[in-house]
Amino acid sequence: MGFMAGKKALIVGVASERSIAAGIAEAFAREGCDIAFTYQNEKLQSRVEKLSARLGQNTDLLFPCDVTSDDEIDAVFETLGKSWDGLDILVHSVGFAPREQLAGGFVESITREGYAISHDISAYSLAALAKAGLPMMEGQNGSILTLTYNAATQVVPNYNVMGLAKASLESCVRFLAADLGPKGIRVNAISAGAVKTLAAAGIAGFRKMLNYAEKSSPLRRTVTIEEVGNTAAFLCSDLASGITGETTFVDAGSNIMGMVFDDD
Ligand code: NAD
Ligand code: 0WE
Repeated sequence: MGFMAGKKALIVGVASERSIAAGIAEAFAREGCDIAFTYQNEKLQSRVEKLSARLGQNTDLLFPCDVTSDDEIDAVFETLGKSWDGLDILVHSVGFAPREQLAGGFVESITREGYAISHDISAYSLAALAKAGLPMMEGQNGSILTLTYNAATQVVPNYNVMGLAKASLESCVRFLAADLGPKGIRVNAISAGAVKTLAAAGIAGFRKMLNYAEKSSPLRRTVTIEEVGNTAAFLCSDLASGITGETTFVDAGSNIMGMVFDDD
C-alpha cells in the first residue's frame, strides 16, 4: 500500500507528459492517491485525458480551468464536490508571463500589463484556488503545494518579471500557511531546478542554463520531473505532517553555490 492511499488530490498545471505536474501525478498515483485534473483549454484537454487514463485514474474527473477566470475556478470545485466529499491535496503548477517579458534587460522588458498578467496567473491564482477549494479541504490534514524557482530571491538573466511573481508566490505560501494552519491545511512550495518542459521550450538560452546546471550543481546534473514528483508526494502526504510554509529546493543543490568556476 502506498503512503498516499486514501488521499484525494486535484492537480492544476498539466500541459504535457513532460510537465512537472505530470511527474507529480505519476508519483501520487504510484503511492495510491486518487487524482482529479484541470486543463487550461480544449487544446490541452486530450493530453490531460491521456495522462489520467495512463495512471489508472477516473477520466470523468477532468475540468477546464483557466485560472484568470473566477467562474471557471468556482465551477471546478462545484463539479468536483458532486463526486468527492472532500479534497486532501491541491497542487498548483502554473506559471505564465507574456513571452516578450522573458527576454532582454529587466527595465527594458517590463510593462504594467506584463506585470499584471504574470502576477495574476503565476501568483494570485494560488490564493484564488486555495480560497475556492477551502470548503472542500478544511478539517482533514489537507495540503497545498506550488512550484517556484530560485529567481524569486536571486537574479537570473531574462527571468525578469517572473522573478517578482515567484517572490509574490513564495510569500503567498507563507501567508496561506499561517492562515490555513489552524484549519489543518499545510501549504508548501518546491523550488525546482531548470527542467525542459513546454514552459521552457523556446526560451532563448535555455540549453545554456541546463548545461550550466550540469557543470555547476553539487550533483553535476539537472533534476527530473520524477524527482520533483517524489518530493511533492512526500510534502503532500502525512509523512510531512510537521512541515508548512516552507520552500524545499529540488535542484541538485544548485541554490547553495555562491560562486562557480568553470574549470572543474
Ligand atoms: P508546463 O508548461 O508543462 O506547465 C505550465 C502550466 O501552466 C501548463 O499546464 C499551462 O496550461 C498552465 N497555465 C498557464 N497559464 C494558465 C492559465 N491562464 N490558466 C491555467 N493554467 C495555465 O511547464 P512546467 O515547467 O511544468 O511549469 C510548471 C510550474 O513549474 C510553473 O509554475 C513553473 O514556473 C515552475 N517551474 C518550472 C521550472 C522549469 O525549469 N521547467 C523550474 C522551476 C519551477
Ligand atoms: O518558470 C519557468 C518558466 C515560466 C514561463 C515560461 C514561458 C514560456 C512561454 C512563464 N511564461 C512563459 N511564457 C511563454 O510565452 N521556469 C522556471 C523555466 C525558466 O524560464 C526561464 C528561465 C527558466 C529556468 C526564462 C528565462 C530565464 C530562465
